[in-house]
Amino acid sequence: MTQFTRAIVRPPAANFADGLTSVDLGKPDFAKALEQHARYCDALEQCGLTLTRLPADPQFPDSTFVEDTAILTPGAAILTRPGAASRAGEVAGVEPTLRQLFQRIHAIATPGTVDGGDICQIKKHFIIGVSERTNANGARQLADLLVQEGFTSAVVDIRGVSGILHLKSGSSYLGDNRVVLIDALADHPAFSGYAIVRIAPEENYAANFLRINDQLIVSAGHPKFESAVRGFGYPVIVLDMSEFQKMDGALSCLSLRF
Ligand code: CIR
Repeated sequence: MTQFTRAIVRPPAANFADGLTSVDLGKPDFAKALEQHARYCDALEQCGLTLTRLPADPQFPDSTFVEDTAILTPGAAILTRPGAASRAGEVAGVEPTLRQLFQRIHAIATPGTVDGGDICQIKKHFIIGVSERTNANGARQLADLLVQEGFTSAVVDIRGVSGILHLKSGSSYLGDNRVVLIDALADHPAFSGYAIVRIAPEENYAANFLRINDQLIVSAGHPKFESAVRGFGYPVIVLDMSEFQKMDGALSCLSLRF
């Protein structure tokens, strides 16, 4: 399992509610979102990570979802080209920090688009989701860059899967060869070599969680999933993510881990 020592985070800006969303869960409460973000940062620190805290950026209401701006490997950062026009400028805001922290910087070039949320790492292998945000050209560029960095990859087309924005809205690597998947992805051949842990449909949002070294961070309100992973013996931190869920965001979206 990849050992992480650091993460980059950015709190939501006051206009967070103006960001993109496809769900109808109401308007997020800004004070509550800030509080949930602070608890999220506490949890990452509790897992042993040193945080680089970027300032809130009201130029981009979705900029708290830093995961979408880069793919990180131990030696290199790959800058993405987010698929939503309103988010394209977010990468420039993260790039100087990544240049300080990484020896090698690569970038997805036009006409490719990639959102970090579409990239699910499983050991030395990456599953790349082609979605409304990540296009086939971006997926190909990313696969080539990952080969240069010593990683393999496979593509999963999620454009026909309803209810998920990104691949990682419906899949995450748990560790120990176990992959957690929503039903719609459970039979995809890209995941055939792993032990599949299926999410109960009413708990689909829980498919996005974080494995940070020996700990799991899961979203509150998903008792079946929580008890399944506790049953596997993982220590679990539970976080309320309600305000981020209203903006189509989940646990992994709020940080870049490396
Ligand atoms: C968006 O639609 O782009 C944001 N409101 C949510 C992005 C979530 N990011 C992620 O899953 N990595």
